[in-house]
Amino acid sequence: MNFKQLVTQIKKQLSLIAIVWVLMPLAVNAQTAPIPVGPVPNARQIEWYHREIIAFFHFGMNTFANVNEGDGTASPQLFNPTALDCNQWTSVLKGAGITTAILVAKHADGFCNWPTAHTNYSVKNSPWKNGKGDVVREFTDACKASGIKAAIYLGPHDRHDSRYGTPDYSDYYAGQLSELLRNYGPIWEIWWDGAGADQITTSFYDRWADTVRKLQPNCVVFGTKNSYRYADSRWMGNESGLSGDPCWSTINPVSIREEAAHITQLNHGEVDGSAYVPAEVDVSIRPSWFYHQEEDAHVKSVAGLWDLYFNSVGHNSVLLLNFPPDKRGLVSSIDSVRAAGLHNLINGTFKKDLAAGAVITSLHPRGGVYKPGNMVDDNEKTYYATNDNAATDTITFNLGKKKTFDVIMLQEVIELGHRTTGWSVDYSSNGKDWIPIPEATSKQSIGYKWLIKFKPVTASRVRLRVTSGKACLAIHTFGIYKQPSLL
Ligand code: IPT
Repeated sequence: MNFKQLVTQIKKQLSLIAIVWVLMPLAVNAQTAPIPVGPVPNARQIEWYHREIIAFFHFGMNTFANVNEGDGTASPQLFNPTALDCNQWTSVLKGAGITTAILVAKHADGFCNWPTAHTNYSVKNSPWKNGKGDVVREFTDACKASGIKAAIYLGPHDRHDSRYGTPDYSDYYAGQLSELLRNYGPIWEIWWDGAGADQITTSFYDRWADTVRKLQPNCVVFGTKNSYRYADSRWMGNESGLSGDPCWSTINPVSIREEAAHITQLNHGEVDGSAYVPAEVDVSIRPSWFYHQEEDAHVKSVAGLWDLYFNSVGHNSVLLLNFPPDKRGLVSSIDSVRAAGLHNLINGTFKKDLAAGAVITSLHPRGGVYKPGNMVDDNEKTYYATNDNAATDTITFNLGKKKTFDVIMLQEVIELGHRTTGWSVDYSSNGKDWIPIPEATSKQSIGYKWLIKFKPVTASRVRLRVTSGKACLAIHTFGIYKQPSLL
């Protein structure tokens, strides 16, 4: 090697060192993402969580027979809505900010709301539109026109059809599923009610799930009892809208299958459950699932719906809220006003995170892009994480000035599994003396969303203490809010 070659060689080495010198800090800063822990959601479940509220429409023979559980003997002659207008239903949902809706196509009385080829017990033998009507068509068309995702309840239990429980019933139901999933565009969810359906064994569901997956691969499955293997979402154990505290998205499949013995597990989930099957909270805005005029005076109040929202969406679950159309085929204006009231409260409360702009300090930041500020940046994609060795943390939000709030929101990164298992929030006005918020003390699960409301407090600092966890934290949102007056 001559002198010139030596110089070139040294220059090369130097520039290599320079490159490493420049890139090194960047590499250190570009921290890797936390590794998922335990079961995690599939793509359908992630989409399902983001819906937050789904509407349920119980409308069928029971509406006209004025019962909730018809025995399957009511004459098709009874079915005759005078002013059915599914666009009115979807306008109610627009006013309520609800973007997904499930129609009962066939309840346990067996009457079919669409002109199915597989039974005569349907709208085609009713006087409505001279037997030419199709509620499923009108519903799915109205949903399409208003950008609402349409979904179907097809009751596994059937009190009318003599094939019920036999292998022929498997064909019957599969044929109906095919009609519904082939002919009405995208069907977002299929609802497999466990009520009365104990004779429907796992082999029925094996076949029907196959039909669903072939015809509508993205369709969410609400499953209970023997459909447990296919459940994307689970029943949460009551019809009163009360999801457990804690409420884990994880559960052991046996708890879904053997429902009667596991109501508590359905309600709370199981922290170390082997499957990811979050809770869908089915509840009616009225006492009954179907419309009865005498219940007009008992529609849930806006305050009642606000509580319901906190006990479902605010308990890491999705709210499935039933609006039963009346004999005209319209949703009552009482129900629609109440639902719009809930929407206004949700919008009014969450429009502004009072922790936005806070100076945030934490004990165990991961560094890199996982900044504490991500918890208050209103960005779907960013989140705060601790370093891999820290499953606990204390995160202090210095609000800069005194602020009054009465609602807290927490969100984890669900794609990374349930991580936090213990947390509390307290507040301070001097940064030394911390006052606990009793409603937000010794909490356990977070998941997609956890909400807490309490009497207003005024503070210049708020602190989130994660006291136990399965792995390093991955917190998407920390928010404090002031709800507007209920009046
Ligand atoms: C209950 C079923 O047992 C359960 O599997 C689920 O389908 C649920 O209904 C839906 O609300 S039965 C009901 C009378 C509590």
